Amino acid sequence: MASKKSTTCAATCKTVAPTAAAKKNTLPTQHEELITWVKDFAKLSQAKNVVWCDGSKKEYKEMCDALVKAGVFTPLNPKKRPGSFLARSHWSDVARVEDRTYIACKRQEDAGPMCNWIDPAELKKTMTELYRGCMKGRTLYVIPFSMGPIGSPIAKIGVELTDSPYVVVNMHLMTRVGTKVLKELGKNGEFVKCLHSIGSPLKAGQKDSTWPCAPLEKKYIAHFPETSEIWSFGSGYGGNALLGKKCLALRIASNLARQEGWLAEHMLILKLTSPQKKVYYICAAFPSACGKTNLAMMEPRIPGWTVETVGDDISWMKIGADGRLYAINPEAGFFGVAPGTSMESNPNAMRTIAKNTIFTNCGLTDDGDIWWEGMGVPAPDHVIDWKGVSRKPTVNAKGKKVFLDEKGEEIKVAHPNARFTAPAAQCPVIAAEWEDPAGVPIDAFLFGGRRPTVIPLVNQAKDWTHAVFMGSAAGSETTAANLSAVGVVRRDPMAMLPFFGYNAADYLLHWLTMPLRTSEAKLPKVFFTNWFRKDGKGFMWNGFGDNARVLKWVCERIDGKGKFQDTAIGYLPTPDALDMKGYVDGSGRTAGELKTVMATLTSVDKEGWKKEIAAVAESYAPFGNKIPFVLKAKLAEITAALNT
Ligand code: SAT
Ligand code: MN
Repeated sequence: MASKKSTTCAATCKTVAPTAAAKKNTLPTQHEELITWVKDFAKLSQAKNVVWCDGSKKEYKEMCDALVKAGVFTPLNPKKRPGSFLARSHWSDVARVEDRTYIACKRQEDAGPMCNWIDPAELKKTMTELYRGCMKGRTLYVIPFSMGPIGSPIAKIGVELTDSPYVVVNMHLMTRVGTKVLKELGKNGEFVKCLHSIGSPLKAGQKDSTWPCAPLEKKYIAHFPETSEIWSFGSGYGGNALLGKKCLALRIASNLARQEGWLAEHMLILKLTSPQKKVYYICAAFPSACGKTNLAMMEPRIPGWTVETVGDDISWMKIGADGRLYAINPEAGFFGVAPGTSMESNPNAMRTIAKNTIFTNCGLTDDGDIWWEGMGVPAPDHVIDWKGVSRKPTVNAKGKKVFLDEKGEEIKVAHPNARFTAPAAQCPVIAAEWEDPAGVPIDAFLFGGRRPTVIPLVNQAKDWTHAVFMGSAAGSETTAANLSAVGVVRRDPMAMLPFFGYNAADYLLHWLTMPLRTSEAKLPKVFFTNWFRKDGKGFMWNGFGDNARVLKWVCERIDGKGKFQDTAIGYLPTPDALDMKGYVDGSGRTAGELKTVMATLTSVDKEGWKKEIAAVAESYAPFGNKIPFVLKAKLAEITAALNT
């Protein structure tokens, strides 16, 4: 926004029609700080023009149409997938880039060993040079957005400046966007400044690619917690670019939460109703791509119980007047992993994405629909894969249709981190209160991870310190949601490893202070779950809708009931404590085998746990004395109990 003239996009904007405000040649806000910040960045980035997003349906439609025209979006068959589009990213820009993600605070010690750190002044210098001229030939979009229902005492406002129309339409679905947010912001309201550029300026006459981005070494996903700023450069994908999600709602918000005495967590929020119509609200923290979306909208396989969704990824919680923790879902949509999502694994997600959905890096079928591995429908006889290559399947030795590349190696039609972006309101089991500005009172926290051995199916913490210990000890096999090696166990405390906005040891200390802010009795009961234990036959627990059996036991424990054993590692269910009526083992185990499996899933593997405890102690080591003493004491206490 170098001049007033350049804010009117009509003359110059080729891709997107001007907003109402731009047409009138007026700005939709009188917030001086915001106006100056936009103006300064427009000057630095040398954007061709500036568009203030109004968040309207018209704007969304016009931008989708423009993306179709530009070849970025392929419209899907309106009869099969109305209002939906497929985008293909550049092959190199397919997931969050954790190695290029930084917490830039003044003292390295405040970022801690789990965050990449660069001095903020140095990083700003480097990135300012990257931003200089980075939007040449492109439009700068100003996206005012609210994380959480507008006006909720738990919500926060951000403004993202971006040169990616793909980001704009995704932000429309994932957050509350536009003029109504500016109204809430008023003339002096606080907002989180979020800068984003794909880092690919266009020279005069240069033909644009469908997914411009910068090479890995120029990508930066930077957070400045001391000034609550986010600077992102070089990537257009997911959490790297949709800055309300992991950057604001977790990394920046976790910092604000510590200062202000609340919690910003990587947790789904679900509402569980018993046959007696008693309602329980449960938050669950699992690492990315560990089935949070599946659990959040699960169809329970025990009669009379229902699950409704409040959120599938992030929970912001404040202590209410009654001393309980109240949670809101700061997001407005789902950005879910597509492969593996099927009518079997998550029917409600499949129903949610039946229309008005943006798919990224999925396969495209001849009838204009999408396809991915694990969709539960046979592989099509012809498909365009996520890289845009036409493929026909061959039948392998096991009689399965597979897709091979030019070298004869098996390939995936959809990228393993292919995603769907869909409005949460479309979820058939969205809870009526999902947008309640007051939030919902939380009864239980679940921690968890993908652990093929040792960790039992469910384990209740004996007290709050034990609960924080459990969260600190979480670990999981890695998945395609990040760029690390897939299939190794990495420690992921509270499922926050990629999302800590400050030293994880200070974060654990913050958790430990929660009983000082209310009474421990009012805090949620805490459990550790593991749906992923394996034996020679495969998974030992069906998961999915059968997880309701575990949730039922959790509810019993909340109510002070439920059969349990007091063990060295926590309260475990007795082998017969879970309601197993109608359970059919997915790997075809006999009733006798199932009994043995349940005994294993509800017992303490002492030798395995000794190794587990040693691994947890090792994970504390890089923090030195910063690890709260009570957690080390808990570690020693469990070790002693395992040895008796
Ligand atoms: O790419 S995102 O960070 O938005 C999703 C995820 O990794 O969980
Ligand atoms: Mn997540």
